[in-house]
Amino acid sequence: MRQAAKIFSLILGVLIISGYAFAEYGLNFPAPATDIGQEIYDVHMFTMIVSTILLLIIFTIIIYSLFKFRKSKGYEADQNFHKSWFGTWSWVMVPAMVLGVDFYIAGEAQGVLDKFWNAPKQNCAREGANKDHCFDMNVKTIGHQWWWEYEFPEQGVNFNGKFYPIKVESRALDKDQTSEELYLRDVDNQLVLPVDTTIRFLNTSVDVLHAWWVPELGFKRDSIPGYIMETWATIEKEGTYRGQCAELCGTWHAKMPIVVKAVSKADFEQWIEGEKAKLLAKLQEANSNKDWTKDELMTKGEQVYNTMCAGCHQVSGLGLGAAFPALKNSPVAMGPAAEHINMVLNGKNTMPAWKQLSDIDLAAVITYERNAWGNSASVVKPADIKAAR
Ligand code: HEC
Ligand SMILES: [Cu+2]
Repeated sequence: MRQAAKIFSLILGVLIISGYAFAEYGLNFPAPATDIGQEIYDVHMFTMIVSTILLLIIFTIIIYSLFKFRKSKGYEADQNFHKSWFGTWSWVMVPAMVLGVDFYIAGEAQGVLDKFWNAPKQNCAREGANKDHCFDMNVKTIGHQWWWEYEFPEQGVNFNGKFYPIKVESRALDKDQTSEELYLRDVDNQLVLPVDTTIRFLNTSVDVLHAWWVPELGFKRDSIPGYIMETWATIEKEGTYRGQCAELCGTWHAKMPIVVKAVSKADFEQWIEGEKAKLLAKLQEANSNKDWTKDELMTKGEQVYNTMCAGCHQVSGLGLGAAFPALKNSPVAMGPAAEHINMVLNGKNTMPAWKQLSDIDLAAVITYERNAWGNSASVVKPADIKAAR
């Protein structure tokens, strides 16, 4: 009896703890926002219903038998059951029926998988495209340790004869930048997407395996460096959908949340126009021969530092443990500009290379590191970066 009480309280304890852990998630998957998501949800519900019915039938028989044929009533095991017609054939019929149900579920699931794997290859805008199975736009999702980059290859601006696509860098917000319940689920820049538009996602990574996963969209597929994995979706409902990286990708895997904001086509156009204007202003600024003052570089540099570098080197410039060195009083940050520039441009060991940043951003962040937190060293100008590239 004491044993039973112990087991009972253990089960109760586990239930209570898991109740807390899952309190905010509700009982089922979130309501899907795409038709493939809906089909996956339907297969899931069908499977759950079948297994619940089987569970009820089996438990009813077991409990009934335990009670009805109990020893205290004097029941003895039936020694002739296997000689009857049912006794001979039931062990073939019952598994065959169960297998039939299994195959049916597998067939349903395979149908959804086929539909999902068969990503549209043709642009709907192209003449002769198969109108039943084409995409309206592409979105590239690029995994980085540890943030997401999005690119809209068809939307962008022409500048000096070159096409620059819209890019969005999306990083997790820290504890004090968001609410308690959205901690690790919120980002600085959301991915804005239009509804009722067939979107082909081109998923890739620049370092290790990641996986761009938003449950409401219904799919999950690894992002593999050097490969492009296609997924696709037509979002049917406006709303904010949250997901996360779903492939273990290192120390800060948990800091790769995804936020998709699905808006109407008109709102999306408006958002894209805003992004184009911002991009154009940035390109123009980078191309002007403006002479940046130290104050201007410091202000811009603080911004760049806090988004790009503080994750490892910390806002305080004090670094983190043995892995990420302090920049306050660092011999590199306080030393000759050329070595400092080389370190940031080309990286070293786990320190990433930052070539992709503009001359202005690099000059600003380096000047900032040389003169923040009580450091004091020479100012670095965009022209110095250009010369060092
Ligand atoms: C992913 C983590 C990470 C990020 C993000 C990062 N760094 Fe580093 N950084 C490192 C590591 C690790 C080192 C040490 C490299 C070594 O010496 O092996 C380092 C070294 C440095 C040093 C030399 C410090 C010294 O005293 O040796 C400078 C300067 C520096 N980083 C600047 C930057 C700048 C500027 C940025 C943002 C644009 C940045 N880092 C972003 C990890 C990072
Ligand atoms: Cu990841």
